[in-house]
Amino acid sequence: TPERYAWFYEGRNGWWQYDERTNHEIEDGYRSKKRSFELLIAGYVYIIDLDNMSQMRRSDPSRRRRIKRDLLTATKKGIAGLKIP
Ligand code: V3L
Repeated sequence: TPERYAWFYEGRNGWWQYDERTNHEIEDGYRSKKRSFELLIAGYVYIIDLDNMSQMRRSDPSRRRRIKRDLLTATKKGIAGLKIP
């Protein structure tokens, strides 16, 4: 069955969908009820905190963004920084 939900991180004025690999890693963590875990995103280690629904760079926690799990069809800016034309 096709996935109906996806993971998003916050941008300046909207939400970006995570790339497919990262989306699967977060969904796996979510389904196994992990509270937080680390992921490599574009060369940096980020902490995904599902208790607080945020991501932050491990080496600089001030780089914090909200995240959400929403319908795949939710309004988004694009995927992982790639704008939807
Ligand atoms: N996936 C891909 N790139 C990311 C992610 C992620 N989960 N998290 C951060 N970056 P920070 P607007 C974003 C990128 O949080 O115009 C968007 O993807 C992040 O990219 O300080 O503000 C856009 O490409 C940023 O370039 O660690 O909505 C860009 O911002 C960089 O890592 C602009 O989006 C530092 O983010």
